[in-house]
Amino acid sequence: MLRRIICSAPAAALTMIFLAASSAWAGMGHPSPGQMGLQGAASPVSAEIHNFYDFVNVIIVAIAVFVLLLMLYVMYRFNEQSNPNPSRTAHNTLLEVAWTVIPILILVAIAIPSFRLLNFQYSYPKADITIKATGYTWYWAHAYPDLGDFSFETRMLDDAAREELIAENIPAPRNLAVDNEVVVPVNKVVNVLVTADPEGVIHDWTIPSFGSKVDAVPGRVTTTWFKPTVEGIFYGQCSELCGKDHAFMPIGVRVVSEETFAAWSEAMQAANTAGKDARGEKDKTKRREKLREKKELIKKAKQIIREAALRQRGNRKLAEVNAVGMQ
Ligand SMILES: [Cu+2]
Repeated sequence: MLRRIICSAPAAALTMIFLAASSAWAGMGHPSPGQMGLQGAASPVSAEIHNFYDFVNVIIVAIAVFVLLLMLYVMYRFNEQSNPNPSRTAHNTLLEVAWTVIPILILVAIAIPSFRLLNFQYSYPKADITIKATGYTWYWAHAYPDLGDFSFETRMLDDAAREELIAENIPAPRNLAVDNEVVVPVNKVVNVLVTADPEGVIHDWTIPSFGSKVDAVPGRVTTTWFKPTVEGIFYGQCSELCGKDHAFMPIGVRVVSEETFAAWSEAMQAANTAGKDARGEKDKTKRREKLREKKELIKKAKQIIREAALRQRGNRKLAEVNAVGMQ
């Protein structure tokens, strides 16, 4: 019996390692049913987080297996029957030095890559694009300060709106799909300035697949960055308990090709300009015309993203296979 337990320990360890490594098969940009481990990596920081996670998991499993085997051995070898006359030894200098020094070395081995990763997360490479995210009670607003400061609100879609998208063959997961996605170009460094409504509460802007997570604090600006390496939609949820609708303020980041991004941002900027013109316009007819123009441009921008979403649906599986291969 005892032998069988001892033999099954390595099998249990292998299972644990397999479960830890299964993060590689997890969905990218969203949680998947039955998922173990982290969401798929789609940025350099996230890929490093995965490496670190796997490395620490191996150490954890090795220590757990070692302690388990040691305990089983002690129970078997030094029980009353097999060892009727116990030794009276109370100290062993070599052993005591070893069990102090070895854990220190293990902690140092974990600390070095940990600090390296932390440093990488806060390295802030030169940004190609800056986005400002503001947390409100209970939705997000996103602005593009470098591109004429156009902005929009991001709110969770209700079931009826989701059904419409699903009917068009566009995936819209429950509690994650949003009306206005943040759009960014692939393989560009995106800097996100994060803050919250000065009269509101603390939120947290997070996209797990990018390894981006930072508090949105009223009256302060915090920053995170990511460089998306895969096209597609990446979801996150407010990660600071902020109140009644905390669970219903998701974020959706759509990563598209550079051309799609240029077309989308051009339409959004033109819509912004038309909106500003309308505000300054005294003539009612002209104002109405400007507002109609703005509406048309926003519709055009939405259509660009809708088409990109349909294209990405087909690419999705391929992208996930490639990303797993990259790890
Ligand atoms: Cu929140």
